[in-house]
Amino acid sequence: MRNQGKFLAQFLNEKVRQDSGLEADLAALIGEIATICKSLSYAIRAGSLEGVLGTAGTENVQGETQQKLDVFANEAMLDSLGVSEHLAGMASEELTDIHPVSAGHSRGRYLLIFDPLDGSSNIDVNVSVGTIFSVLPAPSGGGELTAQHFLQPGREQVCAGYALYGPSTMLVLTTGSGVDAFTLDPRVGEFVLTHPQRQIPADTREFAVNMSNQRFWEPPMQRYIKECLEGSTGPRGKDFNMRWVASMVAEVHRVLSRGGIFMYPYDSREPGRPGRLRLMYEASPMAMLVEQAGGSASTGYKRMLDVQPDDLHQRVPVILGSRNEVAQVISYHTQAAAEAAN
Ligand code: AFP
Repeated sequence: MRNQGKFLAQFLNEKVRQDSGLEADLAALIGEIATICKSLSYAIRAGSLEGVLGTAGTENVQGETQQKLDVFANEAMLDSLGVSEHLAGMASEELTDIHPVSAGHSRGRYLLIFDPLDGSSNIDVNVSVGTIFSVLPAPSGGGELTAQHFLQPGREQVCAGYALYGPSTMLVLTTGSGVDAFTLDPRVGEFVLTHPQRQIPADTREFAVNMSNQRFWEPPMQRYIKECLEGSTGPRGKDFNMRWVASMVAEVHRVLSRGGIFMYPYDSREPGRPGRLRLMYEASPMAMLVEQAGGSASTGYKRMLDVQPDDLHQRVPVILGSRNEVAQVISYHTQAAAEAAN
């Protein structure tokens, strides 16, 4: 029996009708994004059968080897959303520069920034991957659209979300009034509201970090993880569990589902590179989702949503999840900074 939840379109229409509700333009854009995510879900599920697995033999702007599905997903999003009357332009992990949208009409009201396929190194081993998207207000009036128009702090986002291509395909979304999760019902090809108003527990015993980088971390991170590993015999007085999927969408979904703390901290492997994850299309949209669900997101030294981008592909250290655990990590960074200043 189909879950009695609302279809995405019904949910969005209700929010548009509410007082000071969702802008109709934005609701329509969200519907367009959901449609392309459904299409990607079907392609990803077919995997080898569709010949879309394996590497494309090319590199993206990050210097990372592209998987065939990275290229496929990026082109599918550009093609389908490149004619949206709601967009002025797009930016993607897979594109060096911005992609203006001029579908023969007046400029759309929004900018879309996305990671078309996050976790793509997991594709060939059939582990969950996802699409992350962020929507910012476009500049009003005429004039050429430039990358500078995209460089807005995360607090300016009007929508953030992701599609998770896992055992089930889910769309998780916020427009600033909480976080709602939808499950794709393949029998009807529609997203159905199954997890309204997600809330992240304030405390957790579960941390997610790539431990192989430990020797490269700064002292506050070394201290935090050491105390987690000491468990009930150490200063935290409780045991912890660890997870690492190497797919940010899956990690954040777990945090939104049962709490936890996810970290990709600064490491000294490449001193000029302040972290692995990208601000505009990974950290900022995930930070909006996490904050809207009662959690918090930080670089360790600054609220993620207040970071002012200076480049489309800028990287940042990421610490996000259960607010009391994130506060613990931030306190160690603050103490270390104060000691360094003395
Ligand atoms: P890929 O898209 O290249 O697989 O990177 C995924 C990711 O950006 C993020 O989703 C993961 O949390 C993180 O990288 C995993 O990084 P490590 O491979 O260094 O653990």
